[in-house]
Amino acid sequence: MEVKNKIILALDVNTMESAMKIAGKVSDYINTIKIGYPLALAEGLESITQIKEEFDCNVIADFKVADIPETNSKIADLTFNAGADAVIVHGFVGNDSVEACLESAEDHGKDVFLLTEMSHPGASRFLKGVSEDIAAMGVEMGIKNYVAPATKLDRLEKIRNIVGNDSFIISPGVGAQGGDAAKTLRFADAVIVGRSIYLAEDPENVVKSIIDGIKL
Ligand code: FNU
Repeated sequence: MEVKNKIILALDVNTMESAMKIAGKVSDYINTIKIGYPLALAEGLESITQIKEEFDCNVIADFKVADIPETNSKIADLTFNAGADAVIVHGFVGNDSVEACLESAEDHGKDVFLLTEMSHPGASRFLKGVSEDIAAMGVEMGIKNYVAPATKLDRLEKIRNIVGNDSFIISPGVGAQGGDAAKTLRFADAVIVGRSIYLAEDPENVVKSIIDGIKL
């Protein structure tokens, strides 16, 4: 996926009106938007379709799909049919569940991002212990797109080493969760930024300063 300025906007707002407003303010600098449960549950899968139509951008659906293979297939099909270019899938559920999403992605000509380890402190208790194995499973399955945390650079580096330089890693946790964009991009290909952009008085200015910080 070609991510302009290496920044993915996490659009975790509750109304289409505010989603459109914020995306509009930064659309000169950002071509990839991540839509997760907040907007999709509030406004429906239609939110994916509308954002894509309005901004002609990449849309990553952050549904952290984590069910049995048959249900994962249905979730992935619905997500891709709504227009998403990629869906984020949990790896801890195992290869058959992930494979179901990969098959759906292939049928639709879309992508899967495999979530390895998460950025919040609580993820250390369970996910940290298995995340390297999840990344290794992804490599065995031929997956090229991964999610790994900006808040734990040592973990991000480990996951990069496992998935290799030809894989594409997107990394959440920059800004509000404490991660730094430039440091994260030493190991990741793009950063995911939500609150520091959509809660800012001047989202465009925040995006510009992240871009400047990355260039330093
Ligand atoms: P912000 N997100 C995350 N950590 O934060 N998908 C993960 O490990 C992960 C995610 C998402 O903190 C989170 O749901 F796998 O406001 C939110 O949409 O910048 C975004 O990344 C971070 O938002």
